[in-house]
Amino acid sequence: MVTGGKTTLQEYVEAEWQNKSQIQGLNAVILAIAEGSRQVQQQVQQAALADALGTTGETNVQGEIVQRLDEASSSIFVETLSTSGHVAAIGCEEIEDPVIVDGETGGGFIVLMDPLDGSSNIDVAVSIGSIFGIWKKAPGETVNDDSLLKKGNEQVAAAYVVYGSSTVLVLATQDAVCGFTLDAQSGIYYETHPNILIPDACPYYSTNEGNSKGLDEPTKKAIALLRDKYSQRYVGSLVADFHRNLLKGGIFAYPADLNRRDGRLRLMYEANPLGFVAEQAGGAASTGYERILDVLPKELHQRTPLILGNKDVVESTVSVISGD
Ligand code: P6P
Repeated sequence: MVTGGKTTLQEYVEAEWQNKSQIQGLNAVILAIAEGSRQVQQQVQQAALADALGTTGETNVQGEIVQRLDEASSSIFVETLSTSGHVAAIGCEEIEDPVIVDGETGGGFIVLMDPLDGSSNIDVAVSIGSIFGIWKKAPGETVNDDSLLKKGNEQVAAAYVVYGSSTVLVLATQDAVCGFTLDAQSGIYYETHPNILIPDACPYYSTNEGNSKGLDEPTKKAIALLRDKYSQRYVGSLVADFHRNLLKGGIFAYPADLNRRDGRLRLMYEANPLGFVAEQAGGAASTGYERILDVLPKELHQRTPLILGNKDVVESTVSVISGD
């Protein structure tokens, strides 16, 4: 890969946070995520050959059959984050209870993650991803389970990794959203998408049309308006669908339905991080009734409806769903 002159992720985070004392150490957290994603990318690439596909036969806290890669990815990120020296606690879709990082290795950040989202696509070689929300613990706070239940608007950064035709890490800070592409040979992430902003144009809508019969009437009308105006693109892998909409414009909608009155996706480690990325890129994220980042969390694995992407289209869709 010709990488002459491109900024590396390490150079970016060190320059970005060099003089920001209130978030010292955040660069180490991002680099721990990057290192973990390098290892996950290798596992994903080798899974079919290494017979790591298929299931462990176990079920996770969601009662879903656990794919072997889910477990491996969870362990990899817990290891890189908990040894970074700057993480106080980790919440993870695959782990019922928070992982509290004790002793002096504990640090100032709380990371909530979906270590491998879209795992039902692994067996058919479709893009999957990892999602991370990053909060800072309060000064002097003794971290406990409740410490992880902070609103999305308190995040200091968020990131996701899409393992697709290329492996791209997208990092959102208070200042910008940037994308970094992995050179798998060297293991170095290079900046390839500086200052990402969701395009004003909205060519695509992403929703599972198979759920339409279970929608309430206002939501049915909102989805019908999207169907009339935009082309449908739906991978069934949240990170892949969101990444395309972030770069090319679009809206993702997984609203509540009769079978999923609280929605399907997870507030703390899917909707909050991607909502942070979307807003920092000029977009929006809503439950259909409330800004995602304002939702007061009640428990780590709670679900939420999610309308996410191009700001104008999210707002018009929400106005139809909520009847405002
Ligand atoms: P459905 C994958 O399992 C996932 O959690 C998200 O990545 C994706 O957006 C959603 O579920 C797909 O759900 O009901 O359309 O299969």
